[in-house]
Amino acid sequence: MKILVTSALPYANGHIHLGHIAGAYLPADIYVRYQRLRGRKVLYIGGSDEYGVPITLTALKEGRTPKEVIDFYHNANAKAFERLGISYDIYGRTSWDLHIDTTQSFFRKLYDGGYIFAREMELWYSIKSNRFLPDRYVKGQCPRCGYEDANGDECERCGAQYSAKDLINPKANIPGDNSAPILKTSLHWFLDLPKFKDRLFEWINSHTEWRSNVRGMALSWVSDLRPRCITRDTEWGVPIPLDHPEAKNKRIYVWFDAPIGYVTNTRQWGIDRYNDSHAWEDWWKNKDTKLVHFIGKDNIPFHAVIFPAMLMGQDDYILADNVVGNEYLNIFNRRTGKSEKGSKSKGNMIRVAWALDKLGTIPIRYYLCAIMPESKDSDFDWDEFRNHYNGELCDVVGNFIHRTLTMTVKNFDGKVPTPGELDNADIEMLNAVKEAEESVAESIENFRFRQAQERWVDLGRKANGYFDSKQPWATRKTDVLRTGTTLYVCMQVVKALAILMEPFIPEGSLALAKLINIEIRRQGPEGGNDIWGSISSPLSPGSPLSTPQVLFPKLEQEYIDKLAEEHEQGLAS
Ligand code: B3M
Ligand code: ZN
Repeated sequence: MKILVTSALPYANGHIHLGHIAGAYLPADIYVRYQRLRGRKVLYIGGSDEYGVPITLTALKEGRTPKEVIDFYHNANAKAFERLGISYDIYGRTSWDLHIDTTQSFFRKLYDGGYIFAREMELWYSIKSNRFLPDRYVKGQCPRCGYEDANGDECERCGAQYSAKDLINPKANIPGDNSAPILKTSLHWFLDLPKFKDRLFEWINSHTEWRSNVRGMALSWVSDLRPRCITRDTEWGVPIPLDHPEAKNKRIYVWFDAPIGYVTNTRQWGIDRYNDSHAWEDWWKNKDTKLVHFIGKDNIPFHAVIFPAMLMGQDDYILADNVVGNEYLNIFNRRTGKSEKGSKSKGNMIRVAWALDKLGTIPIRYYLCAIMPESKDSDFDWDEFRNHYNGELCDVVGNFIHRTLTMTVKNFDGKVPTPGELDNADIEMLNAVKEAEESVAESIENFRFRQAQERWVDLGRKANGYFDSKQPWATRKTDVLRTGTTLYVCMQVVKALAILMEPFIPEGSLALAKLINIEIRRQGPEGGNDIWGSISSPLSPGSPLSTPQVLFPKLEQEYIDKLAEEHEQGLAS
């Protein structure tokens, strides 16, 4: 079996934020790191989404070319992901030439199969700017709820989706042009989604294990399927591979090419790694591959309905085994005491690079996993941040590791002691290690990352209880053998934690592995050993230990207050 994992490709028109991380990146990274530890063949694909109106509008607003915009944000985001330890096998770009080839071949295959047709439509056109106004280039009043500042294709307030033609009092939304547009006809190409309706229903219905938010949204979309326009009046995008005069000044719609980016990036990965331009097929066209998409909830229809239809139209591609869609991470505003949506204009989102500068990777990854919006929206809250990180990772896990290592190194010559006979409490503690190995794995395989993290923290909690009840600081004066046995058992928990925490806080795992002199090797997409399966195999008596260091220093209240204040002033976005 192979596992092909994707995370949504963020638009290269802005910096990635912690909300994105909690939605589509951290869960995928935990999943992938876990699968690598199992020695399974897993490939993790990511990259930038570089076409479409989001890019050209940003370029207009910032007075730069689209190419300057995507180069800047692609590099910034690739770096932020790397610093946070998001362990892509490749972080690609949809502006690559190779992507034109992949996208056009998808388009042609669908076209030849009779799944794409052309139709004239009436679209808003600005006489002032002498251009059509696709998507967000036009704003107006929502035809359903009357909201004044509604987008061309959907209303942010009531969620209505409509055709731009129905917008009331439309206005161009271009810097320097808010003129009232006129309606003009233009020829466009449509993906004939209703032709896939039966197959989509059957496929989604067969996946009863999907999260209910994803399944529910996918089924409701399929029950109301309409042809979707997949071309735009723009110059920024993949050219339409048709010899038609009307196709020349138009491009393929960004939501058509973006998910194909997963395929392009896999192609490029195969070329980079093996110099093999066919290596990708063994992932995308292999019935033995499990494809898993990680996304935020706004991307569900594209990954659970439209892209699968596009894949069905290619004959030989596999379909997703799961689409893991998270809800939103909102921001808790300390001043108002209310939770609010993260928004660019409010400036209340937290840039990954800013957070890394202030906090480092471990607290960020730990906290975001603790509050991951898996089944409902959750809040980023600075006080909770401190409570989770200090109260759990520092006080429970870090404290247990530190007291065990300090006492062992000091009393047993820097080595894992030789145990005497094990009593019931010892055996129970060792059994808990084995249980954690299995239960954390089960949670991850079921995409329940919060629960998975809670489970290894619980192991630390149990181990602290064991340590307290065995009182090695007291027995060391009276019964060295007993003390050695206790610390031997504790060291097995420490070793287990080093592996258990790797998917969640890899930097912490690495530091701990160094202290106890074990190596947790990162294994490639070709697979390898079941390192996870060795969590409960013992660290031998006599193994050398290094001088203990505090792995998880506490965050002071004043420091958190300072960060919260900077955040409130908009300095974090
Ligand atoms: N760029 C939207 C987003 O960033 C879009 C995702 C593409 S995934 C193929 O949320
Ligand atoms: Zn509305």
